[in-house]
Amino acid sequence: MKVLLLYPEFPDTFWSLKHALRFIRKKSAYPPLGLLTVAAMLPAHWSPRLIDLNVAKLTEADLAWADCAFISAMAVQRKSAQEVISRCKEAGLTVVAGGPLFTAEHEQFTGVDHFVLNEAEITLPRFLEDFEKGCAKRCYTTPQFCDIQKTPPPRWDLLDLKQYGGMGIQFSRGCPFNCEFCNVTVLFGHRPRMKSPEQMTRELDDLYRLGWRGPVFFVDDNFIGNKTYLKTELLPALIRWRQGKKGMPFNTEASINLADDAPLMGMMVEAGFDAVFIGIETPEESGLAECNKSQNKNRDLVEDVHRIQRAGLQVQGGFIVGFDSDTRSIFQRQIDFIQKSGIVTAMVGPLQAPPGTRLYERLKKENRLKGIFIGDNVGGTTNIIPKMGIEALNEGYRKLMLQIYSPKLYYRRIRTFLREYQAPEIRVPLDLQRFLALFRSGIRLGVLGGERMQYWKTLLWTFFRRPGLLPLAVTLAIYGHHFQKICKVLPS
Ligand code: B12
Repeated sequence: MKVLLLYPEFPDTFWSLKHALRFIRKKSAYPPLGLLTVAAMLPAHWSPRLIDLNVAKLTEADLAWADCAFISAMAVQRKSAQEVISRCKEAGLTVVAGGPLFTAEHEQFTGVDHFVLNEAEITLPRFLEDFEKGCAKRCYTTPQFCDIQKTPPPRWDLLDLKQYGGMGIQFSRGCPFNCEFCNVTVLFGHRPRMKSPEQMTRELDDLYRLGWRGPVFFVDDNFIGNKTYLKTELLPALIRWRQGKKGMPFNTEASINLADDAPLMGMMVEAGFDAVFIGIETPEESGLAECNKSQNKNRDLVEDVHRIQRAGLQVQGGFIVGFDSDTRSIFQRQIDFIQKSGIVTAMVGPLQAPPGTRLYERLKKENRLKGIFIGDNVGGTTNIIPKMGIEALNEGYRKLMLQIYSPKLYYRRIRTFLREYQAPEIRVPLDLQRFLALFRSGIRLGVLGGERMQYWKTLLWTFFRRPGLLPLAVTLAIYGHHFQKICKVLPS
């Protein structure tokens, strides 16, 4: 059986990082880990070929080669996913779809022969058995969650590694918290399920052996969901693994209570983590109470962020505006918070209700859903009717984004962050493209760019105050260039 594993194209979004990746001549931020994992579960006599449409074209020759197509997607890839499905159908392929978009909204899609939803570890074997017998059903689902200690290592060998800015690797699934707007617990449950340290070091070894030295993103919903296991099992193994290795800095996602645990942060840094994404959401206690983000309540969030930065972890943050309790003052409150905390990469979005979440169900009952869930939470659109009124939300949101990504505020944030940050030792070896990116940024941002004054001011400041952080300052400047481009196309 010849199978195409297809990953639809991302539009130009905040997280596509397309305008930044050009500086290092990469085409996409991360590969599709779900499909690489599914590939590892296919029968040995099947021949899989991966085509990530973000780095390569799907040609007629590819379609003619294949017997069937396996498609994975997030909501943000919806348009490209539908196009890919239609092309495969026209070429006479059997189309199989799975992953977060289809698990949440499969009934929206035409042209798919078989939906294999939820975790493939459970549903794929059932589908494969029926398929080989010629009696496959239209839809496979399960309310259960799998044992990820049995998940096979992803098929990295199917990738052209050079095309990507980073690699993803997964340690755990699930999150102990219960935020109203988040669909992670619906998709992956409350109880964090962890891989063994041996599984993790085996996956890292595979990547290292293939020559990967760039960043590795632990794509966990909450990396610190089980702190005891981390401290006693995983992190000691990662610290040992790292000895004698070059590059491969790690980053991940965690909850804010990471700030309470200095030994844990210390171990993470020693293991090679240098950045962490945290859902801050809002500095307003009323908004946090409303969305049940209890872990963020009654804290000095700015001080928490600084503590994490001082431990050696860059903090990237997620923020939301448009909670029912938000008034028009929220936009300025968010700007002030983001500036004070020195969160350079601040993902701010209007509140959205992903299908399957408790928020979606509540707003459906209140008749406050409108349009489809686009899935790009920094695109300036929403599928909810906010209490403050959609015009006020849109206008406030747009102004907020234009402000925080204006060169003046953005570069000021870089300096605030670099002042706090205690950089860990691990460095990505400076390959030719990263070296050239320094020059490209000098010309694109320092000569041609509207931000040139701020660019040189910040580089000079870093050179004199934190010279070791100069490459990081340039990297953040390049990210800023991407974010400014995204802000320019926000709907007005
Ligand atoms: C890593 C990640 C990213 C990365 C890169 C992803 C990439 N290149 O593929 C980055 C940071 C770029 C990213 C960005 C975004 N992400 Co994201 N991301 C994740 C995260 C944390 C992990 C995904 C992953 O690799 N998992 C590991 C693999 C092994 O699991 P998996 O993909 O789910 O695959 C399993 C099953 O789903 C299934 N499966 C998957 N595909 C297929 C296909 C077939 C045929 C079959 C049979 C089975 C199958 O089998 C696999 C094994 O069980 C998830 C949360 C999560 N826990 O999954 C969110 C998640 C996928 N992201 C989400 C969102 C919303 C976004 C953003 C829109 C957020 C934003 N702020 O704008 C952006 C959009 C991307 C863009 N470019 O615009 C949502 C998607 C919701 C939805 N319904 O679509 C998720 C679920 C998080 C959430 N809380 O809602 N993301």
